[in-house]
Amino acid sequence: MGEPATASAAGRKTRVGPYEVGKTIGEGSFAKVKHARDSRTGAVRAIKVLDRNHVLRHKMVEQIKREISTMKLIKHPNVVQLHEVMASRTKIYMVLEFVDGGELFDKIVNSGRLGEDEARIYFHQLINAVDYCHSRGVYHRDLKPENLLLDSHGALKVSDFGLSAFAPQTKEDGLLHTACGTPNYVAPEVLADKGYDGMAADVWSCGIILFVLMAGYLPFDDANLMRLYKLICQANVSCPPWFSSGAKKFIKRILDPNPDTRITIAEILEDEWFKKDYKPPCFEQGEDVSLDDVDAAFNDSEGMVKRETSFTSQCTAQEIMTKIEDACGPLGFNVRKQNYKMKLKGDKSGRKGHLSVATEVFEVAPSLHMVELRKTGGDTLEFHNFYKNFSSELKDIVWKAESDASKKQTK
Ligand code: 3AM
Repeated sequence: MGEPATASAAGRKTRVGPYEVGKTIGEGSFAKVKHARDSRTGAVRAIKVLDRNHVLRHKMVEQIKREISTMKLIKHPNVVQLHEVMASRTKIYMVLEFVDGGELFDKIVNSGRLGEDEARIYFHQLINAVDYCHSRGVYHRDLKPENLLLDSHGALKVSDFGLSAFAPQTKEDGLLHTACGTPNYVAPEVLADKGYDGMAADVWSCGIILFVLMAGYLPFDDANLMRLYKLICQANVSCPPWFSSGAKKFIKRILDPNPDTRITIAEILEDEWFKKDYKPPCFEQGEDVSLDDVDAAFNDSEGMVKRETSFTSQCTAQEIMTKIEDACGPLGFNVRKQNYKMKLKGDKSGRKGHLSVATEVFEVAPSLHMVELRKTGGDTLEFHNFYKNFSSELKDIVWKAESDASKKQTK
């Protein structure tokens, strides 16, 4: 793969492939968004810049790649269009439709809450976008105000569909900390982190958005994260007196803490409050779209000689760590442990000094852990030989090794 980004000389604009990249429009939770112009057509675009190593190393590449591929096929009037994906050695660039009407919520900040008829028009567009992406197997999982943009005609455009896996979500004190700091828009079952259905979780977030549009404030809010979690999980919604009875009933059906009984999109489309002035979306299906760019961006350019690898295991994190420690002694490696990270260092010096390896155990799902191993010093070939011996020591806890997946990616 080439290096499409060229650094600018003084006064000249940076180029990424055929795009002239201009000023930074904003900084989202996991990426910078920059203004760009396609030098072939003059079209104005927005470019989202992501750290490629972070993406390839930390998240489920296959899932992200699949969702991004699907997003390229999606052309919907209420979804920010993804035109092209490019990559350099260190960055992934997502070339997006430029949406120039600002964020929907700025309207509320500037002129206060919306009337029901106006809120309903935006909600129709939001549900159309979400329903369409769900029908293609893409879930948002992180719907919140900053993902709702307006174009110059006032139409709603949802951004970041299929990108939720990029958003850093860390756990401290057993609590999920979402990228925006507070999880006001996140469904209770997502907070409980017990595995959830992306469709029902997106419907919940749409309900919070509708509430905020019409109320001008959040249904569940507390500066203390623990108390906020409780409020969300209890889902005791109290609607302001100016909501009509139809709106109140509708909101309560959406903000049902039980995802199994929560209203579905099919049922939303049949709701009396929702149906007022509803026009089903009309748009063209996309023509032939090439996915070669997505393939190229997500494949590992280091080819056969990789400095990092991973496997998944169904054992507990503690069992995995103990197993790693036990395996290291006979292989001549010292171990230093800190939380779920370990540093392994070879006793003997190799071709490029001592081989050192960093490992980290991540919880992918409650009964599934991913273990990453990264060479931090020494020779890459020695790392491969180490890993061969190491993985045969660990074979009874390895569920799936990365090589199975990477063969598929680089075929
Ligand atoms: O930093 P602010 O909140 O002003 O609206 C988005 C946000 O702006 C904007 O980039 C910032 C970080 O997400 N943004 C995101 N996607 C965009 C797009 N496709 C966009 N602006 C225009 N077109």
